[in-house]
Amino acid sequence: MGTVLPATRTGGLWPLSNRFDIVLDLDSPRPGSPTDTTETSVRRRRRTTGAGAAAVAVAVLATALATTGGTADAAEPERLVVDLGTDTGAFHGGASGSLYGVYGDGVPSRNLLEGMHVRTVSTKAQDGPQHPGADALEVLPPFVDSGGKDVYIYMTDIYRGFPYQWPGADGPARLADFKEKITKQVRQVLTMGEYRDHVVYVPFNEPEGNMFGTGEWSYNKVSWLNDPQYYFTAWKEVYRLIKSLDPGARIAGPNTSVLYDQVKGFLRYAKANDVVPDVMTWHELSSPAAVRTNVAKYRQMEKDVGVGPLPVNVNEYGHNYHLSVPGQVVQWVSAIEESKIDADLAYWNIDGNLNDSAVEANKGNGQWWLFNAYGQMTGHTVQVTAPHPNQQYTLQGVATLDRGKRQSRALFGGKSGDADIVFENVDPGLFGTTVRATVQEIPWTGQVGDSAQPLRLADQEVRVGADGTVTLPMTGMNEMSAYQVILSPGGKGGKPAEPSVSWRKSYEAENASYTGGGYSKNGPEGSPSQVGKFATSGMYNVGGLRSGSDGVLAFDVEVPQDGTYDLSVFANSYNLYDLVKEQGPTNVFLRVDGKDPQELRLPLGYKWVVWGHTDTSVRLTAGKHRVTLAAQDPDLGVTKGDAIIDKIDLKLRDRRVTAPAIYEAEYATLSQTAPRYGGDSGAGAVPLPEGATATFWVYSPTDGESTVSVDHLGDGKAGLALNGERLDVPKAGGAKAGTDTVRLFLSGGINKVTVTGASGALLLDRLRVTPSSGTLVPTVYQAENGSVSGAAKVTDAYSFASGGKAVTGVGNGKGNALTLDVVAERSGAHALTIRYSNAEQAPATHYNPDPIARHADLSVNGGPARRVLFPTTFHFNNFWDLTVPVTLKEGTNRLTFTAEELPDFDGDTYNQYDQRSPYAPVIDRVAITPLAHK
Ligand SMILES: [Ca+2]
Ligand SMILES: [Ca+2]
Ligand SMILES: [Ca+2]
Repeated sequence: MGTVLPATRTGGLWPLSNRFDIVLDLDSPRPGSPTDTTETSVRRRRRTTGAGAAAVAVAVLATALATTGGTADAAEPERLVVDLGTDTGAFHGGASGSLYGVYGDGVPSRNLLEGMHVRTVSTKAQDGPQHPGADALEVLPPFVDSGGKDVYIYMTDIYRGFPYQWPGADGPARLADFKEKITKQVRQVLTMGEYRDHVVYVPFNEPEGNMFGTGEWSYNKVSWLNDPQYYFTAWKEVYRLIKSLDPGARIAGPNTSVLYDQVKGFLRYAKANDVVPDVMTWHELSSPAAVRTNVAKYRQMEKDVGVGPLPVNVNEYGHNYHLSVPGQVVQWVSAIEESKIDADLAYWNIDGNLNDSAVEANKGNGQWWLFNAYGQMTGHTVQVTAPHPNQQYTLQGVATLDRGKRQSRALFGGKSGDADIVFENVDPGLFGTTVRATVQEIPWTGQVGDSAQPLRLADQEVRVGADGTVTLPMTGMNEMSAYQVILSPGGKGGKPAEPSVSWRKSYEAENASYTGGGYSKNGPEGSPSQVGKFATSGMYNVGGLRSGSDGVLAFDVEVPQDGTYDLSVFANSYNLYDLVKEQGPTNVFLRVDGKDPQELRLPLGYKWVVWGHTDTSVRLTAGKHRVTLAAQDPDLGVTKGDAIIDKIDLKLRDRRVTAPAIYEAEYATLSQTAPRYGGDSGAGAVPLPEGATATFWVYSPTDGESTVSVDHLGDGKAGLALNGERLDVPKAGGAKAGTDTVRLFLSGGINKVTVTGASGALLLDRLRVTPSSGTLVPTVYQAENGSVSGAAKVTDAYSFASGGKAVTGVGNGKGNALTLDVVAERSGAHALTIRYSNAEQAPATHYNPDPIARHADLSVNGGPARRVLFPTTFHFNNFWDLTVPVTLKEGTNRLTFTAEELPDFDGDTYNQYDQRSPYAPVIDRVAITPLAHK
């Protein structure tokens, strides 16, 4: 939201240079309907080898190229040149902003916020009726506590509808109403203590499209772009009003949907009347190229007018085709970082998921990991020359050099196939004559598909060429992936680590054969000319597997060796589609060569063509096999629902893949220390004197036990913390090199592990993490075996609830409660894992679906209740796990779940649009697990 509708956007307001063919997917394609299966549209070069195909051979050679920028032979690969000798300014990190990406404390989790390094978030005025959640003053504390810088309050979003439905008989009456509401908003901000320093007021949003446009809900049907007097006066009055109430206020504007030429007039007026915004804002839904061009254009306007330079926040960027796709978003990130501005990912879908970065409450997709890597860049950016500078849908990148850390990082992507990544002017004083290069891939995992940590493609020692260059030939790149190279001093480090990937291949559903009824080949989906549609592998997908169908989708695969293979089915069902509403997740049946049937439940999405993945494993012998997905199985049953399939990924699960994940300390986020190069593993190790920290973002596929090995080189001791809580385990380290092993309960998705120096200066080498079992054993309690009171009741309405039963009706007052008695073997910190479902949704006024995060007020042993938010699971029969830490006493502990609707900020009034739920989610079961054991 926060965007004029596409009809307006293409309706003549756009300058020609910004005109872009936007096709918004308002009418979701129905998989059952016949679709155009011809491929007459402009079809872009697709990757030729499947998703990074077999052996992503990233051969790394120390090649000293004779020239840079000479006439390249046509057969030579493209080159992305990172010039470490040309400093382009301090790393800014502004691209990781979000419009409406935070619902409230816990949705997404603080881990996701902090680990994504979200710098700015734009969100609705407290208690505004635009969308559920995302209330500015509820977002502010968890956001700032998670390292966020600024919360931009969309003051207009105190109104319903888009355009904003501000009441009043005429323009002046409407503005008077708005001023009243602004006054109330500022007074509320003033109660927020030091958090108020992190507030930026945005009094108008896309004023040309609504309040000061020409429509029904405009001030006087006069567009300010033609006659600015009404808007400019309103700006001046509102600006002065805010500053009179809060003299320290920062105010942002004009927040137009594009950088109009008329913005120059706005600046002139603002300067003349002493109402210049503290932050300049506009939207770039166009292209990364437009970001660079328009920031430059704006800087020239400033010079012409004689203001600034002001901080800039492009507080809406990207389209559905780009979002969630690391290879696309890295192109935007490169342009935004180069422009040294802040920018917020656009909000086209649901709120609270960091603009299609967050999965469930605490998992990240590929886009999340891209921002995790971006946010860990430090030092200064250096000049990157792309093979096609400032041209979208080509290889683009961003790079840094941290001289104190003696490390360079480059993030790049956007192209399939081969390219050379060339580092020039590699300073021998910093790096020596040999560098250690670690190359990682951050793949696309769908909008709602969880992603593990980046894949390690290569880890190599490379001689620096006589001319100071290091060339890394990348082969078999996937245009949907982003890639990272980390360069450190080499020559003295440990043995290079093996890649963490083995043989892998993707098979597009649109290339698979189909028998039976109901087939449709759907697409083209998102593409450069259809950026409003969702990204899809190969641009097409297949429908047909649904209730009543006899369809079989057959993939002919060929694998190199006998073994276990991980199989990911990229699929989607629209949660509100009639056939899907009946059961929730659509079930389909997998067989290999007609044998070994498995039932798979496919992921749900908030719209059609929103991809997740369902993962399983299969045993395959070397050679050819037929993998089938069917809507019927003679042994297992029939499909209920309706799903579309994008592709399957097949990956050999060998020693490389099952080895513990490696998190090198020298690549971690460091405070009060710097790496020391040379060591047992990777490029080096990190000394941790007292108080110094190394922070790792550690992945776990599920909520459960992992074995964390702390490899160190001695010289001190350090304490461990998990997700900000100090762990009750002995300190790691000692006088001599060694490994300390601790079992930790990790939350599914992202975990923050902090190692803090305690005594001496422990030389921390790395963490190794692998899922394990048997030490931290969960005790499971079915909710239906607890005691319920009032309207809370046990239900068997949800077939996918464990034990076939769950508890519903908790909430709408403390009298309707669920109570569970759980037993802890010892006192201390435990993980409470709640299996729940929630599909409450509020009526929406425009294209954003408005799912509601329900909450539970959880009390342990009668203590004060803690409010836990539960994001939508898209269907009440779709259950997810959510873990919260609790402190238990030895023996029996009583957990009480209640819920009641929270009033507005004033404590008296309530939301009038059913946007705050009085209910807890459906609770299936809980599990209690000790948090740590050493
Ligand atoms: Ca496909
Ligand atoms: Ca190391
Ligand atoms: Ca149950």
